[in-house]
Amino acid sequence: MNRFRVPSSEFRVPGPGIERAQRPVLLSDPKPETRNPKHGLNSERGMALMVVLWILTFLGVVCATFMFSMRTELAAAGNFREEAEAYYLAEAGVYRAAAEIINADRNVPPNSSLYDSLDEHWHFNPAAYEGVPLGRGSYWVRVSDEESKVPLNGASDPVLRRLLSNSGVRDGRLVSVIVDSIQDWQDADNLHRLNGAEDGYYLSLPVPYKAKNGNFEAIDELLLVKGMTPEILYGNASRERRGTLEAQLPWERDLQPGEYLGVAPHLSIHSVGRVNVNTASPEVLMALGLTPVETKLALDRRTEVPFRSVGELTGLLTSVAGGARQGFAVVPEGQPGPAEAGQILGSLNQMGTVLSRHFSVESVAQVAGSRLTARVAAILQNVGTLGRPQLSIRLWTVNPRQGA
Ligand SMILES: [Ca+2]
Repeated sequence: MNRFRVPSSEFRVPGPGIERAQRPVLLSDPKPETRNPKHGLNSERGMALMVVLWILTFLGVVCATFMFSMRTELAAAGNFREEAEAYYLAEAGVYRAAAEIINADRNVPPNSSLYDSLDEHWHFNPAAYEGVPLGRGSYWVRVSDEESKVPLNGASDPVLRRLLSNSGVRDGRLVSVIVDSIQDWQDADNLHRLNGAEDGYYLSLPVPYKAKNGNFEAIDELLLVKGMTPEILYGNASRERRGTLEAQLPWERDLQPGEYLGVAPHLSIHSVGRVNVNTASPEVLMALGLTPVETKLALDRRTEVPFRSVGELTGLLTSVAGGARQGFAVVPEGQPGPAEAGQILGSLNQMGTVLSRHFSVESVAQVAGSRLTARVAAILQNVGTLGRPQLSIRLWTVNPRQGA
């Protein structure tokens, strides 16, 4: 048995040493470790470089954040400065208007009757009001008198009815509801008129409130009154359409059903309760009861020579009473139309005036090169005696709602 024994060394399966020698060297194989005396030093330098890079990155981020924050701060400070400048420019515009209002009354020739009209410098004054340069910017001012509007507190039913129906409220019942409710809102009692509303109605609303039983303090307050809607109060015509309609006289407009021009621009809560027939809009003259023919007559006459007294207007109306009294059919059937001549003349004598005591001033200003604008709206009251004007500020609003 031992003879045929093959020496184990001859038939030995190749061991790992041989396999290693025959296998091709792969790129992925780890490099044989070499002993470099400088190896330890390089590793330390690499670490230091990494630390420095991280510190630099951190510092870069801190600097960028700081720069961004500074830029924001600078922009905010610049905006604040421009806003302040624009505000004081707008304020200057209001005081310029105040000076014009005072000068208009102060420079009246002696022994002449006093009146306020639209051709006077307090109202029409492009040199003083349109893009007036001052400091680093300029301002624009618009002045209107509150006596050119219907006094909301104390307005009679017919005046309110005519104003509403001419502004596009065609439904006679809705006109009655709004007018009765306006009067109920103001009167002290809690007894509602035929179409009006008092606490009983307002407390039944989803968001209940009580009738005011006092004077209106803002035109917006009308939105709380039964029947009134934002469309009827402010109008719902588009800007272009509004421009077209406002360029026409009230009786020339073809208001579509459901189209309103808004009554808010023709109502005031600051006036003395009288209407200046020299400055009243055609809408307001018609609300006072003038027919379209009479309104046109009054507008033409005051463009040539302003009325020096209400008597001049009533005299003019009396001279054309008769045929002109019939006017045009501007209000649909069943709507409040012109009243009798005697009633209108009586109402004009009671409500009319040729003087304005309250002025609403709106001033907009902008610093040159800035996109910021500042707006100031003010109500100025002339508390002086005739010929000796003295203004006091009744209301001062900074950046009021547009169109308010
Ligand atoms: Ca009441």
